[in-house]
Amino acid sequence: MADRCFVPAGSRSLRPSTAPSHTLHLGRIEHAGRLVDEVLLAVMRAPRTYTREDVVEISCHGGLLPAKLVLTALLANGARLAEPGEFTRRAFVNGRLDLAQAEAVADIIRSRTELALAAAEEQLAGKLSQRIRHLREDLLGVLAHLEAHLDFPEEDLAPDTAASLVARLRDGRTFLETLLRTAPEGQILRRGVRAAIVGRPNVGKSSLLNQLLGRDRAIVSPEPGTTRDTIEETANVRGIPVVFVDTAGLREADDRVEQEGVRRTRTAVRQAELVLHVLDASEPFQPEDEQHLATLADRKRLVVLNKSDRPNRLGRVPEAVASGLPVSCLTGMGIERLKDAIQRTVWAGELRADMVEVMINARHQEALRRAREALQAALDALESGATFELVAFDLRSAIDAVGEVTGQTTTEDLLDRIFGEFCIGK
Ligand SMILES: Nc1nc2c(ncn2[C@@H]2O[C@H](COP(=O)(O)OP(=O)(O)O)[C@@H](O)[C@H]2O)c(=O)[nH]1
Ligand SMILES: [Mg+2]
Repeated sequence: MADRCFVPAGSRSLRPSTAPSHTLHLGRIEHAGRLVDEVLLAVMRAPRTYTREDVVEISCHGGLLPAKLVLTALLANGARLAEPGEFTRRAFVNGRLDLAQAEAVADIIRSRTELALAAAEEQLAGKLSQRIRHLREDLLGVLAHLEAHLDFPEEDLAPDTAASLVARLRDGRTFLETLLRTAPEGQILRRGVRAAIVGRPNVGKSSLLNQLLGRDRAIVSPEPGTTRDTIEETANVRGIPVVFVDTAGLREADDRVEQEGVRRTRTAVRQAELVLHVLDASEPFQPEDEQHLATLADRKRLVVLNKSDRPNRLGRVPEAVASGLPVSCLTGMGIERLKDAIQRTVWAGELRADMVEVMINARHQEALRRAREALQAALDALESGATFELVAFDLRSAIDAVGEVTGQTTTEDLLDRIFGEFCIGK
């Protein structure tokens, strides 16, 4: 296909199909006798390629149209478009990446902060895979012991051997629990957290969104009720992707559009993991504020005292407000401290540094939970003197579940689901 579209520059007419591996060639793509674009064409032969298959990569000029026309030329010469994640799936099927590493490729592409990217790069480098493999091999070792014994049931297991098997299974369980504890933070890094900005009209919610984003995204106006729809934008807060949702404000509205805005505010609050409740500290504390405070009492919440550049006129306030964070969206005062508070609130922070390398995703969590249950069942069976057949059965389920993380045990359905979420061409 490349031979049919690619015309090398210069007199030396080297065809891609005869080019040596890992070489780069200047030339042009032609289609129906016409020049499409000047390109660089890379020839990489199996097995040292992304998919472990022969690969030709064409670099054309940036911009949508050159890429589209080069693609058209290739399609006309017998190529077809790749499915979402097809290249990475081939890399997995051909054994260049395991499943956790393949998922890391998607995480890298989607990452929104440097910390999220760093975690994904560690996963691609195989940090999680290594530990999962060790765990699986340990459990396989215990299983081999038990199975060897199944063949000689007349011999009793030496007491110290039995004790060492129990100890190894317990170590496995402890390690599973350590991995499972990384799941909430793993989720936060991958998906981000949603933080709703709420409060009475005109207290400075839209101003706060703009401050947190570092640019003017929402319209700020002295007129109450300006923000009628919810606006959401992602900001990087100390490495955590936070989706801030600026809301229309909570109040009894007369006008239909504003009523709809208030309804959307309620939905945004329900969906948020964190609520920033903004108060205007230059005004007396109002019954409406008190009511909002009560409504949001059971939520993960930060009280933000805005307009602190002006004299404080809040008056007598409940403890939750007195301990609120003073900020000024006019001068930027207090915004960095607010970011620290957001980080502390959403991030448990108990994570050991080396665990940042192995932050599991929702699929891993589900598989490892099953593994933990099966392992616990195996331990219970072993300690209560059940037959080795029973122990081995539970242990095998645990090993299979652990193997799902790296794809040592897998199904076509699962692969379709994982790679279906990739973008095309990856
Ligand atoms: N002095 C002062 N004015 C502010 C501050 N934050 C917002 N404002 C003003 O308060 C008004 C309402 O702000 P806006 O962000 O639209 O409030 P929203 O209705 O809660 O979204 C605007 O005139 C802002 O300029 C602040 O920290 N200090
Ligand atoms: Mg607003």
